[in-house]
Amino acid sequence: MLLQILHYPDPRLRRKAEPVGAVTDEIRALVSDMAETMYNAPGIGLAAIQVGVLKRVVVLDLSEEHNRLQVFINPEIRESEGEQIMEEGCLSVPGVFEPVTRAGHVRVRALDREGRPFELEATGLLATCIQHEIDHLDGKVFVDYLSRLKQQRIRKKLEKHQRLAM
Ligand code: GNR
Ligand code: NI
Repeated sequence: MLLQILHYPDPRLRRKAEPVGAVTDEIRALVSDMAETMYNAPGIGLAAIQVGVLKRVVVLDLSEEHNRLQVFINPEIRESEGEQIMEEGCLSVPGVFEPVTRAGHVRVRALDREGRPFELEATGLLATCIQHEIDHLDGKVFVDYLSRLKQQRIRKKLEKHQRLAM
């Protein structure tokens, strides 16, 4: 089932998502709907809060073929190192792409679809995406790292689009 993606500056993107207690069939159904919504957009990542669900659930797929789904439930950054600058976009901030500085190397711990814990080391785009998604779970959006002037321009542009879409 396709889910509706909230757009900045929707205040619902500012809430903090709650940890998942147990990885149930209900959570697996959410993961499946989130993956479908991400592929349809198309995007390379999606956090549950972007579809209005306040749970710490993230899906990612950096493959061209859309056949490498990665699921992170209750993800936590255990270690981060170095710096990298990457051009970021966000399905909740359509049409905006700006460089953001983040850690270049992270070690992440999370639960998979079966509720089993795993750890992963990431660099490059995967490291950026994981940090971008965990930010969403904490009510943060990548535009928070941009200048106030850029934030204001982006907010005005997207508010105008939303008025025209009504
Ligand atoms: O589709 C997405 N592309 C992207 C590109 C660079 C850095 C981060 C991302 S994540 C984004 C999907 C999204 O909004 N996830 O929250
Ligand atoms: Ni995003």
